[in-house]
Amino acid sequence: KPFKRLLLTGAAGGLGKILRDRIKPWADVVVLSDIADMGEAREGEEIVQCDLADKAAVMKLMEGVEAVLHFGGISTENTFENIMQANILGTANIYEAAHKLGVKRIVFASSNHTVGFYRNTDYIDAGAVTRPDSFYGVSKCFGEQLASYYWDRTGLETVALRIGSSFPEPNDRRMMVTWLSYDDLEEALRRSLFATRVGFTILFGMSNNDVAWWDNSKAAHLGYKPKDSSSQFDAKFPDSGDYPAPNASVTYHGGAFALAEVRYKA
Ligand code: NAI
Ligand code: 15L
Repeated sequence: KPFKRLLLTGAAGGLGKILRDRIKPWADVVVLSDIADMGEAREGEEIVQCDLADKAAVMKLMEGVEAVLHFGGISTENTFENIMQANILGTANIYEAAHKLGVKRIVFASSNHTVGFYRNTDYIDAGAVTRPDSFYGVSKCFGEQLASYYWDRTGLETVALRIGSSFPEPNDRRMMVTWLSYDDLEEALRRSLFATRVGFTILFGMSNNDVAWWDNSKAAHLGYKPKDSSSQFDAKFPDSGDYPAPNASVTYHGGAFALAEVRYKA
């Protein structure tokens, strides 16, 4: 197998549960980590329950690991204090440990919420300036910048996968654009881990949907070619004949995250 030890953080989460079996062919031992319970270790797995904000625990977690799929953290909007611990400090701990221990490559689960305030009439690529729509989105921008810094400073490589909406099916009209099937997620990770050279690359995580807001041409060296399309779910969202109201969540790439009523109230 390509890796001796491959680490997945966020293993108890929605995507972590999906990836747990899918990444097994890539490593002799898959190290699964989360702050939450992950059940029993199965064959070829090791389970380490810890808080990413705990620097010493993260250093121990990463011993002997060759590559990391960093999916752990808070995955929607929250207080800045909570986001700061899990996503900002947590990601900083992962990168510093990776550098110290000689980890070669990290795939960072970034998000479309780094660019959530672009509008549905904007078609952007990885060169577009970020426009985060939440503290959550800001924390993902931080993770990307940190990854860029470690690449330039130390040669630690990252693919920042700006995931759109990775769920079994699109749940609303916006997700017809942002949907990333689980098979295409797996393919994006495979390409990100095994491309010869990635440096610091931003890849938008979307399937081959009919409508797109994001252009992946700056990540062409990864060779990611999504196979699924949200068009198979067209019947779920029939045209009503009405234009959506200007404030509808389809207005922004980040959907409801960009709407005032979703803004976190302390
Ligand atoms: P999730 O919320 O189901 O999973 C995240 C996991 O991280 C949880 O199991 C949680 O216990 C763990 N976690 C939170 N704080 C932690 C801490 N301090 N230390 C250790 N573990 C901690 O989210 P999901 O949907 O599985 O997403 C996984 C990753 O992908 C997240 O980083 C999320 O931001 C990102 N992402 C997901 C998208 C999607 O469509 N599902 C879209 C864009 C990004
Ligand atoms: C994300 O970043 C979230 O983690 C996920 O729960 C969804 O809200 C997704 O983006 C989305 O924008 O659909």
